[in-house]
Amino acid sequence: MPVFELYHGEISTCSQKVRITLAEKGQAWTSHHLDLRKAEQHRPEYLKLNANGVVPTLMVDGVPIIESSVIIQYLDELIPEPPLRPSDPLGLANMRLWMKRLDEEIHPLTGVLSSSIAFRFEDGHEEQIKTMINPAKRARKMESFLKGVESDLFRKALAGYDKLLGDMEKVIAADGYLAGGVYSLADISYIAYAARLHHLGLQGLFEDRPGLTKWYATIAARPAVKAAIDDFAPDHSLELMSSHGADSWPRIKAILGELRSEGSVAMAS
Ligand SMILES: N[C@@H](CCC(=O)N[C@@H](CS)C(=O)NCC(=O)O)C(=O)O
Repeated sequence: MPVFELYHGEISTCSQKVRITLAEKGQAWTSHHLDLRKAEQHRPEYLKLNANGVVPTLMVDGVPIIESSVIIQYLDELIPEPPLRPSDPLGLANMRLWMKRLDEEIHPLTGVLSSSIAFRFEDGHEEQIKTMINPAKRARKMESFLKGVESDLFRKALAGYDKLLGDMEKVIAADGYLAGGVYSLADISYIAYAARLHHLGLQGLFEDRPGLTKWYATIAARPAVKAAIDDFAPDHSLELMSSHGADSWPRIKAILGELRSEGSVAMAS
């Protein structure tokens, strides 16, 4: 087996996906932790490994692999047991579709929710923006830091998540898992983001979604998931997210109510 080294962030959702997969596959790895608040991911020596200036990067015998979804598929192909994918082509296609949606749509929304609710109150957040490589991401961060849950961006992120959770509920209530009726890389990917919602005090989004609620409880309790998420989350980050989450929940709940009634009006017309 190759030697694995992981450049990662302790509460980064993309890093959590890779740590879960490594744990599910029973692999040991060497940790290179980057402090994202100190913009360590933007340092020139790290940019040589990952030109996007983001975590995670998995080093395999000294060769970097970037992009969390690519990394976890690589690991599942390299180490076939236990399999973390459906065996039928349709299930596999659905697994990839969920992962694509996460990368393209949901990941940016998650940054908006987290920054608007909690990270805007953290020391040193300005430092991280200055050196950010991706201009669109920098603009989103700036707006979230300045306007918090009152920004238009936040409304859109909340609406996007509410739609996502509704879509997840339909599939999970019928099949138990996101793709092919088995625990897969799709569930591993989404559990990291579902945990973020819980950390931010957004459990209310799971109300009236019993399939999703059960799915979350079952998967979050897996030893590999606990080891990859809970064991790395520092108390001060959890406290930052839960305290600001609790403060803003009444306002968020009101915005959610508005969004849902706008949505149902749009559907009826
Ligand atoms: N598509 C990339 C996204 C990576 C990403 O955005 N990582 C975040 C943490 S989850 C990061 O490093 N943020 C710090 C920054 O953008 O400066 C992946 O899945 O690996």
